[in-house]
Amino acid sequence: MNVDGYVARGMVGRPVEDPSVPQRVLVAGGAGFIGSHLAQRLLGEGHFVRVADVVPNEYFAPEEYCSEFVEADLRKVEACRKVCEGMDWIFCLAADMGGMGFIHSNNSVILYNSTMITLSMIEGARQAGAKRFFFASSACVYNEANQEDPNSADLTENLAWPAKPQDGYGLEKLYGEEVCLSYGRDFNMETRIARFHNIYGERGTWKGGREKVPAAFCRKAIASTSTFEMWGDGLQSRSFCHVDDCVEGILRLFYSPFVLPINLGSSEMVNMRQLAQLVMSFEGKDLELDHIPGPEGVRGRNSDNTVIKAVLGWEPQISLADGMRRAYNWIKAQIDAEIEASGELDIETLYATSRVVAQQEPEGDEFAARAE
Ligand code: NAD
Ligand code: GKE
Repeated sequence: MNVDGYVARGMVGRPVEDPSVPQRVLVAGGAGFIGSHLAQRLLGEGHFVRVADVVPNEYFAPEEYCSEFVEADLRKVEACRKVCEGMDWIFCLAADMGGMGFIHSNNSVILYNSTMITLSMIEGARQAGAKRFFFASSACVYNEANQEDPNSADLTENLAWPAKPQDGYGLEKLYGEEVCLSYGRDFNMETRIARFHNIYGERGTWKGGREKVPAAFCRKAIASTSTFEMWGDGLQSRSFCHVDDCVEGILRLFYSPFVLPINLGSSEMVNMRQLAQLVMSFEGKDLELDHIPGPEGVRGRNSDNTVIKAVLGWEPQISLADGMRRAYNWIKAQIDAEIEASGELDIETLYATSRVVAQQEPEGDEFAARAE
């Protein structure tokens, strides 16, 4: 990849001159995992933060992480325009989202819901006169042909095109990127796009089937006593980025002049056997691995951070061992609270295995009515 060329082509936007000047900010999908961390950080920095989501945050009362919570179905452009009104900065984190146990079995529902959200949000933001718009893209945009070798899996930004993205989820994100690039070129609204690489941490989804492997492995390490179950042979590789680094990266990119898609992930790649060993080590476990069939996704994936380092002079800083320990402790506290609340809980039966979410349909009018 011609890194210098990509960097030069991307450095054409207007930076935020002084990020400390308070703004009116919308975090769409802000009751979710990454959105709630981002909203809390922006609130702490003195901004007015409106969160719009179809459900409230599971772990916080609104006043703990935002100035205002608006329940809205963001698949509808009118709802999006309404929540964007009066807002200077828009961060779009809303999507129908999950790990391999969700995205592989729910292509249609993701394609419908997330495409509607992405289009409605950017058009609603434009109609409302927002100044800047952030789009949360994904490493799933990358061409699957470049992710077949678990030992050589560094993805540079140019490898998304020609396209063969992973599942409907990746295709929607690639489309969303193109929509943002077009809106940024055609209208007076600055757009920024980050490709997240498997973000994990406290307050993320950790059960139910939508959780990604970092949370699933923490939960299994806590709950398993005889063997440790994993989908596939465990030689598939990934890198994982702690949510605090993700939030830091979003903001640095948002303030910068860089308009092209950029990797936001760690370059510390491990395979799933190594991840399982790390997580088990936190409480001195060394269970035998039980490899079972399951949705595996790509064989190898790592974030190449040459561009982000050149553009922002920064890349994610939190080591996998430190970040995973924090996530592990948080999940353990959730399980302990459940045990205490129920009096008695068979956590091995409940939590030592992962489920695949059955195929769903897009929610219809009832969903919209609930959010009106
Ligand atoms: P999340 O599921 O915790 O958050 C998404 C939020 O969007 C949820 O709170 C959900 O209720 C909301 N939402 C869904 N449909 C909605 C609708 N119709 N109207 C309003 N709100 C709706 O997921 P997350 O991990 O915080 O991800 C945030 C963003 O980052 C998503 O766009 C996701 O695709 C992207 N992303 C995340 C990762 C990751 O590893 N977590 C990786 C790549 C990309
Ligand atoms: N979720 C999960 N749960 N994955 C498991 C489990 C388990 O119990 N056991 C093994 N795995 C394996 C999966 O089979 C896959 O090979 C790997 O761990 C990572 O799974 P993942 O965390 O669910 O998701 P991926 O990294 O494959 O893909 C995710 O990529 C992100 C971007 O980097 C996507 O699902 C999106 O969440 C996201 O865009």
